[in-house]
Amino acid sequence: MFSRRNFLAASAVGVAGMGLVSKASLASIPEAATQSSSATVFPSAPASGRPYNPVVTLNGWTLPWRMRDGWKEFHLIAEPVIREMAPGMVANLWGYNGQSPGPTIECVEGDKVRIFVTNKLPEHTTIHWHGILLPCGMDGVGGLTQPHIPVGKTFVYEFVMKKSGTFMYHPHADEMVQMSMGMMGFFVVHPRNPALHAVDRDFVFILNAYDIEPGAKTPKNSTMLDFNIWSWNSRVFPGIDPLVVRKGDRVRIRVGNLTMTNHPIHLHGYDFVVTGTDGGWVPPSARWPEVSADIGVGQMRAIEFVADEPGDWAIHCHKSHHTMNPMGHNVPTMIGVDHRDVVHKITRVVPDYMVMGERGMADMQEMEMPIPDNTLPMMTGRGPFGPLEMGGMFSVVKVREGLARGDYKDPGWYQHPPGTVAYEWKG
Ligand SMILES: [Cu+2]
Repeated sequence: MFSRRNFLAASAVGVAGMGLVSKASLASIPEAATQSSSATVFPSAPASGRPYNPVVTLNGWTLPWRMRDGWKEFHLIAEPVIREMAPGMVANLWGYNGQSPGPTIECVEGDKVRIFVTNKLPEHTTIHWHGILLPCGMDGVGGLTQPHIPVGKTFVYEFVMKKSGTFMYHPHADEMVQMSMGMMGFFVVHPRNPALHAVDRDFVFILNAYDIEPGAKTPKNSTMLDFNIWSWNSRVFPGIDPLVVRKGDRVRIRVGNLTMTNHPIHLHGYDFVVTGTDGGWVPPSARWPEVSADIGVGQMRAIEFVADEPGDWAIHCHKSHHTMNPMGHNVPTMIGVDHRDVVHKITRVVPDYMVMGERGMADMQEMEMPIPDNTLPMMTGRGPFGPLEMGGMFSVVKVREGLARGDYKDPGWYQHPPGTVAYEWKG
């Protein structure tokens, strides 16, 4: 016997069933891989889909995917994370899948990509796919091209990769807060033909910046320009892994800038050419040699060179205050000020007073001045010849003979051939 009650129950089942059928591909969200370590995860060949030469994300990793009905499916989780910026300092950041920056997304020109984004932040978010050509409604600008992703909800982005290149992802929602907290990642689209633009080693890192008071762990979100931590992939020297290269390799380094100022990235020992921007590949006829590439705000530059000269070659931002860790910005210049005579008078009122800076600041690394917990020394790092007096945006390209293909393990310091190191003149 038919009753209104039965009819309602039947139609409810029917509606739910239809919903499941039409959204079959969404019925199961791919597992979200997570990473707790800030070590570089060395690349491995793609497990499925078209072949490509994977990139090395400095102190980072690549997000796994699954293939489903011809779509490459990824799952990003926006969430608070704890990031070790260098041994001795951790920061409370926001990121994706356990780390800031988020994992690198790698795919191939022509791929159909579906990205699930789950919001586990305390506020709404979106993701903008910087530089990628896609339908407007997938562009991720909260309020303009989509509603914001509420706390606890999952949104889906779907697009086809129209061209290869180097792109980035970041929120377009409460941007000043969310980017100052570390929400960003790389998006590398490999050419469909792996022989095109082929290199032997391909590194990626994002320039980012934080304002974290010495002793604190959480960045200030209202800082506009005066950041005090200048990092690569949310790591600072000596916490940034070296870029390990086999002699003779063709090397690409892709650098994106999501800070609020430009960074002239300078490589020692080589000249290079800029082969790509976030707009695409630079035609060979339009390339010119450089030793520094100035990377503007919101830009990416891919540089390439052939590593024919072994050694430990510095790579760093050429703004010297960007190769330092947190410090007071109001340190007066004391060079040439001989204040030894007055020290005994000053120490009567300031017992801890130290004479410093009158011969430069190099002494400070050796003085072991007391600093707050969870704070890095301003100039730090030790090399085979002594203190390096560096911090922030600094690392070393280690070019060595005889490495195996795909071997990225730190080979230690360069052993200079006899007679090739600067020496003291003894008359
Ligand atoms: Cu810089």
